[in-house]
Amino acid sequence: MIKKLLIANRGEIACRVISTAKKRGIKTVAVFSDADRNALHVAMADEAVYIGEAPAKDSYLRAEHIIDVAKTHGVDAIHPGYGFLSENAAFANACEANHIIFVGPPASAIEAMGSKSAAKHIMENAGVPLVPGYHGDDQSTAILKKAADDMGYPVLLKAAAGGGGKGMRQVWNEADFQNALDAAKRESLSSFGEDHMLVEKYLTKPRHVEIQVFCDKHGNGVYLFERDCSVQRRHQKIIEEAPAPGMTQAIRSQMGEAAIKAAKAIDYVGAGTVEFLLDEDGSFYFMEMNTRLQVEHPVTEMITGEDLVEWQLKVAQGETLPKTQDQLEIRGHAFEARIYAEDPYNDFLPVTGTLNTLSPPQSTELVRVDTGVLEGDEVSIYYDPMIAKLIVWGDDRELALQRLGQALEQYHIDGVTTNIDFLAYLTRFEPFQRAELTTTFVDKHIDALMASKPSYHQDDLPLMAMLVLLRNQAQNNAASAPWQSAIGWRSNLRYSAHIEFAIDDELLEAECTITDASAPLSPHWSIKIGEYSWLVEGQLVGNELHITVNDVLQKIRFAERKSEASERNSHYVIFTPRGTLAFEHVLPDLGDSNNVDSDASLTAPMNGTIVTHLCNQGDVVTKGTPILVMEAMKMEHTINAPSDGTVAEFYYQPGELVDGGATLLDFIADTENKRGES
Ligand code: MV4
Repeated sequence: MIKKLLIANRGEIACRVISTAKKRGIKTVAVFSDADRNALHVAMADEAVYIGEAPAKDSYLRAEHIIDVAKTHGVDAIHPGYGFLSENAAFANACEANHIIFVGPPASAIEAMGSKSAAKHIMENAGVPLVPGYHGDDQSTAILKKAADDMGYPVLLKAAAGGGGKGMRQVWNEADFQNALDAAKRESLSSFGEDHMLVEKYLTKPRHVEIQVFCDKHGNGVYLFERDCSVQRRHQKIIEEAPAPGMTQAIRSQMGEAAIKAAKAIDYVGAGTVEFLLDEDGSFYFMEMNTRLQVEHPVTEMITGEDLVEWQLKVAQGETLPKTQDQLEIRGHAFEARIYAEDPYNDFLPVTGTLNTLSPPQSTELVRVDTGVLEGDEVSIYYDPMIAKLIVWGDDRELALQRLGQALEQYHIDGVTTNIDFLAYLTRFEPFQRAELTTTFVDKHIDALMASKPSYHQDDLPLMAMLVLLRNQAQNNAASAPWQSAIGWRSNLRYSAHIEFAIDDELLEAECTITDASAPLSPHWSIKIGEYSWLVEGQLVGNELHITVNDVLQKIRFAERKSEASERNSHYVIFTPRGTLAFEHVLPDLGDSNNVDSDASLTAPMNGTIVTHLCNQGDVVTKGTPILVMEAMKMEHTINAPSDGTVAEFYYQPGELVDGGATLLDFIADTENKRGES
């Protein structure tokens, strides 16, 4: 029996595994890097061992060191979580060689699925359906191109070693083949160190439906039904659900049987996921098998009522599967939304920062929050920017979706930009409500989705004004200098104030007058902004604004953002039912202006490497012309001309490293020239 478990991971998955271990009375050993000394997974474990510096390669990926730690701490099993060492066959072997149970499949199964082309051969032989295509060893361009030409376009080029869409290119016609092949190979080489390619018929409207499988060491295998993970953006899943909408019993059991066949073909043991593309006509094709527990396993847990980590631990210590296929059934519907530190409205780029406010919705039987961070933690550059997973259950899809929207509304985070408001919008987005899911969902609807970028609503205005009034009052009371604040109190009108706010680039002015000062702790105000006016009364209660606007009571959580010491203006964020709204209280002008416009230079969106220049110094280009390609987080990003203009100078050469925020080139916009001339 497993008595002591080391969790070779961090964040929410480490916390998730520790919870189940505790439930079973298993002692837990966490490992941590410099960045995680105060992390939640460390606090939750019985013991915690320092394993190195923040970069994963110096800590969480130090396989031998982690095994040494396991040995010195008397551990009998290691759970690798997902990512890091979870699909590392050498690590699985090393565990076995040291008589430590690896809570995962045999190394041979990991290896078998490690290469896409090898995996396809195995599945083909086992009779698992594959997308028509070429997965041969002869990698000459002529052979690859002939395969594409014979198959007919569109085709999809895939890196054999690939995953996450890296090294993948669609080719729509013969003329584009060579460029696409070069790009796919380049990306594969940089991500995986090799550039073996597959060529497949490109399905234009497939869904990503995956089957959760489980096998024990006694030859038993079951499937725990499917998850639909079609809603993705650049192969980052956004929302997953189970069961897949519109799935018939017939397809479900065919797909389930095919998944078991796939697992048996590689003598699988433990939790695995077989990914399929499901085409419009109900045909489905094996894509790949993930030989680990996946991020989205909770939706399966919610609809089956099973604890998959518990199943993993039982299987790892040689027990038979807790249930047979007949004993498993689907109950209701579950969604998982991944909450990321990222800016959906800036190309979904990851962001870093401090979680100054972190307030999840109340956890219940129906609402589950899997997270590994606490208020005050950093989202650093070192690890995945996922903050939490929000999982909800409902009797049916509609109820579950409504509950997801509600829980997202109650999830309050400030300090880093998150995708929460974007996710909340998705729950209200009709094509999503109608479950029109395909892998192109986000791209197809990108314009409508980007238009959801939250701005303020007129109902937000009195909330903002009142918050500023009350915050100032509180500060002034504390400083015992009533009404002497930097706010724009009119010198001769004691009971009125003029407040300016900035939201994004818009400046708003509020005229606020006390209409009834008889209750001094809670005066009634008339607030006028432009053509709107409201009668308002409110108090600050902890981090909430309790406010009555025209007789309607609301409790609005707020946070005051830390701003630069040199800044005079205060920055606030309020969490309304409509979303998160940041604004600035602009203090009366002291005569200085630092509105210096940026020159049209272009900056690196994040740390990365310059791949290539796409034009020469001195080139005159039009708006949108691709100028250079940089690679960051193993993905290529093209930097385009922001306007018509001239590429005056490149500051970095191909191969050079650049920091996020660094200016990449000197770009002279045409308007500047004109200004110079006039
Ligand atoms: C495909 C496909 C269409 N046709 N293969 C993307 C990740 C990789 N593991 C497989 N992927 C795809 N393979 C053929 N022949 C479309 C995708 C695809 C996709 C698949 C699953 C989830 C999201 C996706 C987003 C874009 C493309």
